[in-house]
Amino acid sequence: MASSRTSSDPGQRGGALPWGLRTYVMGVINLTPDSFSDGGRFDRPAAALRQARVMVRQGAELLDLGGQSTRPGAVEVSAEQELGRVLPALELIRSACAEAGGPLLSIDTFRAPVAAAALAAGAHWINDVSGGRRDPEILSVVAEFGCPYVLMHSRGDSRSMDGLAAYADVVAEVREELLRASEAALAAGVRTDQLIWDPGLGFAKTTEHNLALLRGLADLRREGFPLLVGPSRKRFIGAVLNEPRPRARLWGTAAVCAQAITQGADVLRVHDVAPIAQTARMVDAIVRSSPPVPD
Ligand code: PMM
Repeated sequence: MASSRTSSDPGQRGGALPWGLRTYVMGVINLTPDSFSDGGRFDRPAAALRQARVMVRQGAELLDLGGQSTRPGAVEVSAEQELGRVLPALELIRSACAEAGGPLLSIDTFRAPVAAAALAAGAHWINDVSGGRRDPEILSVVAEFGCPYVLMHSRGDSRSMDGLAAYADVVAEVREELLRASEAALAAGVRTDQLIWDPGLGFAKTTEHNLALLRGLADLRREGFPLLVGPSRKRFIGAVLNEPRPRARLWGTAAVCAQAITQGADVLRVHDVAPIAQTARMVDAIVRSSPPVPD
């Protein structure tokens, strides 16, 4: 499978990526029947593997596998059900894409037992939309495995988050809450260099909060942690564009991704890998002078 990483890259040794050289694209593979934008399309391992191959060919360095929908109002499944969705797809993709340059595999979970089983089965990253709030044991699991950990800002859970979108200064409060969550992670034994921050676009935020956070991303980046952003097809883009169809929000997603790179984003979590990988390469060429452009 095509990838820009080589076997001597740190990515081959435990999932770390060299930050700052380029923007990485994380392709979303929802293994749930009820995701707001692609529910039910990849909930069988063979379909997930096909999608994984397509996304890697299109330029994804990372794939994010999720077995629990986090959209507002989503029903929570048990850890066993979540693992039943995640493990078969993870194992299939891991063995089929194991060659040098295969994608890094991230697991979108807030549950410690799911994270532990997935890491034992070869996952490289844990992506926790609760930043360690929902199941603090996940921090010890991440410390033990020493893997990269996406610590996302959110409040409440999928049922309560919309009612918790109240901030006097959203950028300052998200930064404070991420700092507090990072301190808890470090206290549990996680190393600073394992942490990747995510402002949690759409999680306990109104459209105006999401836009303010995007304007303030550089402030968050100044705290020193690599930044991941996940704007893909989200409601706030639909609100700005008056576009109710999630899959028709690609241009809005690309606009957000381009702006986020200029503000210091390091990883873009998206559904539409090919156009966003192109967007990222183009913006990288301008703002990072990367890769060197031949005449
Ligand atoms: N958004 C969703 C799920 N997981 N993880 C991170 N780190 N950041 C996000 O913004 C994020 C996430 C919800 O979107 P989806 O249902 O399309 O996956």
